Amino acid sequence: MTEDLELFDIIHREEVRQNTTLQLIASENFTSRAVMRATGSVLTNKYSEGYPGKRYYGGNQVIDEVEDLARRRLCDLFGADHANVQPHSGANANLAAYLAVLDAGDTVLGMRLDQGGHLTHGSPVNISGRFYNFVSYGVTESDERIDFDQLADLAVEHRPKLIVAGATAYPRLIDPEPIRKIADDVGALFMFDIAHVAGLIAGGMHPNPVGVADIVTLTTHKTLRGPRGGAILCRAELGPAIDKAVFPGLQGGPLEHVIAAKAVAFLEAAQPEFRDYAAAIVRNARALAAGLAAEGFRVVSGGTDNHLMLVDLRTFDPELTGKVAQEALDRSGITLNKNTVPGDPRSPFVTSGLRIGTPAVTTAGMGECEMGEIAGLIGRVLRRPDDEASSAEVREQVGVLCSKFTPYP
Ligand code: DSN
Repeated sequence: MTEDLELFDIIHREEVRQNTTLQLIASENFTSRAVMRATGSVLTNKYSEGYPGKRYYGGNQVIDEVEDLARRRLCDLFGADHANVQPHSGANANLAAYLAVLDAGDTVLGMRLDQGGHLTHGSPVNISGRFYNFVSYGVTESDERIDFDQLADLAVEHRPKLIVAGATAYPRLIDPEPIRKIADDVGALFMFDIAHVAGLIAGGMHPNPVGVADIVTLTTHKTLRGPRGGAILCRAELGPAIDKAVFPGLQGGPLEHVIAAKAVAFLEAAQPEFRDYAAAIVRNARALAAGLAAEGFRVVSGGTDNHLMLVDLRTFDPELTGKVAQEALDRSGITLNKNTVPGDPRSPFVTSGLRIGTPAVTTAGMGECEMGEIAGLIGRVLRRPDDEASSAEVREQVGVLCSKFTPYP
């Protein structure tokens, strides 16, 4: 067979990029080689529509063992009754959960996208916002934390069938208990999307919503450090509806090579060293946020309890947009994403903020000392975002730093 030099050269260049530049996108991580080995295995060859013991095609005896192992490990990790490991992504996990418990047009409460929520929490451009009647809650102006009074008032006013918690750009711990209480007061179901913080929960840093929420959805590739994909946990009685919603409701054949890699990641996350990793992520995020504040940036809500921080650029430089800052940092070897901040007057394509996360650099072995250095480099680039010489110097310093903390040597 012809060797595909063209494609493998491209992959090699991406490996070099990941090894030699700083990865600060809050939703990214570096998986273990074992996770990548499972993802690249012969399991990619097999069709297995259905579930273990109930497949549509033959030859699934071994595949069933893989999926059973993944489901068992995930249930054990979070103390859940039932797990579905087939969702191809977090978005699919959320849509399957909606399909399982909602009818089109039902009312749902979810967090505003521009204040930290997710597209699938009711954005009008997403299927969730088009098929269901989402009503949004947000953060308070004063402390930029979830406005639980507003959430309770909206629940009483709109009597939702489901309340969705969870965020993609929210730097504070979300306690599931008060949301459970609000849901109970109005007879709503409660779903918690832990995509971002799944690894922090598995590592004991944040409260576990399993057993508090009715349904918990997650991605496996963020702080949990597994392959790209999703999963759903729920109470036993919701299991059949969730399974039916994932397949045949939403997806066809599962990606069993990815499910195998999820199983590897769940085992890794159950090890004692993963608790140290989760603690280090948060320690590093706090150090980076403090370093950025010392550089003159305003950190939304005054800090962080998790793996990410939001930086409001407006007080640092009113003219500097998130878009320009992201591009200047990209040229300097620092990868992160522009993000709206609460009350942002700019569009999501421009924004006034940056979202910065520590899961990947923590996996690479960096600590608080390196976080201080990174804050200094970000400040240096953003003081003169158009200055090519300064970008080149920072790029060089980034290279030196990454040579000491290389994810895939
Ligand atoms: N794209 C993910 C994130 O970066 O948070 C959410 O889907």
